[in-house]
Amino acid sequence: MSTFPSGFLWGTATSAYQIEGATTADGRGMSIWDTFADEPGRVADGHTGDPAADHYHRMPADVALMSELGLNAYRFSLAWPRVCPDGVTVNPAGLDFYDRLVDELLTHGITPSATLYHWDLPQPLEDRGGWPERETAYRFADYAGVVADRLADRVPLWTTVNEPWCAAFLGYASGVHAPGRRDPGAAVAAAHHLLLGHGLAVQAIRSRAATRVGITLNLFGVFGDADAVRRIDGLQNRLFLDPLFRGFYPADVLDDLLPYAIPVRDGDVEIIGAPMDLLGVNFYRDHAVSSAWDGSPNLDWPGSEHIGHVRRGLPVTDLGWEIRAAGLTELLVRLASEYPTVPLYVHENGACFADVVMDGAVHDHARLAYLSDHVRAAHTALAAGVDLRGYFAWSLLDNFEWSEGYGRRFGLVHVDFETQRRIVKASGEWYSEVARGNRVP
Ligand code: IFM
Repeated sequence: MSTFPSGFLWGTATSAYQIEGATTADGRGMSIWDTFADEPGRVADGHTGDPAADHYHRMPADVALMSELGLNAYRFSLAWPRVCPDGVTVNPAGLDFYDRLVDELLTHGITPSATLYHWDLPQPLEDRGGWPERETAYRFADYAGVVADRLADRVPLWTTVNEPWCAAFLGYASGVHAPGRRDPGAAVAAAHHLLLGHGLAVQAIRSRAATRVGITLNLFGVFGDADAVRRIDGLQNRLFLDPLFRGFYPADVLDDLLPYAIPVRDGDVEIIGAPMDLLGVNFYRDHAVSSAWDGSPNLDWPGSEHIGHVRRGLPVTDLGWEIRAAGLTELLVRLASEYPTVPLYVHENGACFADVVMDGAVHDHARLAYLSDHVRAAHTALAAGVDLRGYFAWSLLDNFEWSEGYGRRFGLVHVDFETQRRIVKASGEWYSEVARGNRVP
């Protein structure tokens, strides 16, 4: 029996575009994901993020469900185009939704953890160049200030940007995510401006409230031949960790990125590297890489020519992602030993498997086993001395899995997207027991 420290947060994580739906309600503006998903061929099943799980209209019931499950925390994101439809001008009705959500959570004794950017850039800002433009970082900080003015008195935990690697490289290099651009130089600039936006948003939030703020990165263990490991670890992990925690971009990564240069200006690394209160870690899998690299940068999908092998004998999820829970322990231990100590939170961890509803129940044993192994792996990291403060399963609800559409399910709660009926899966019941007992049975 593994018991967790008292006060440990047990939550689920979601993101606005993936669950809210209601994309035209109450003055919400267009995001890059509305535009992208509307284009034929961008999303596997041809759907958009509306209605998703219709959470915008069902929020009180969804919060009540979290409470019934005994969860004591919830990580959600705000839709920037709901709060500022043109990216700049405040829409009070949009902000009101998150105000109500926060109050609803607090009423149920659930700690809110707010993420400001989970990939839904207002379309008007993309029309002005998007994240490759420096200006977007400043508009993001303004938006952070608007949200903090309204919510920072009640939200104790803040994430500026979720998974900047995806926003930059999937959005602007491989183009498999919105805005669907295929321009490696733009992706490198976007990565820097997402980090700059993070740093400026930290300042904006801190100037308004004494609250805890950080960033959430998708990080990977990387295995294979030494140079491939160095390069892929550089592009996926150190490109973000080093400026955030060491105050510089790693020299070998700058070399690997050539001919594309990071558009750093004087003072940027100080803004990006200012101390944070927490780091959110999103972990799903490791990367197995090979050394068949010819030395030329391939930013179409950074390192794609090296990635994709599943190590022999390892099981995979329905997305083909290998499953090895020890990877989570190793990652957390690495972060705690190689980077300055800030409290860590597992901000996302979960598994995609097809579900079958049988007699009103979903027996998702593969997902349950994945979660059980990873929660134990998180405990092993704690036992090794890692300052881990919480675990957020991805995700509360089945949702819009970006370019995969609705067919790929990660939820602890099954959603019938036609009727919007919710069914707590076996994994959700199991997680509820863990959260209530603060231990893994
Ligand atoms: O659904 C996504 C989420 O939006 C970001 N992290 C990975 C999840 C699963 O792909």
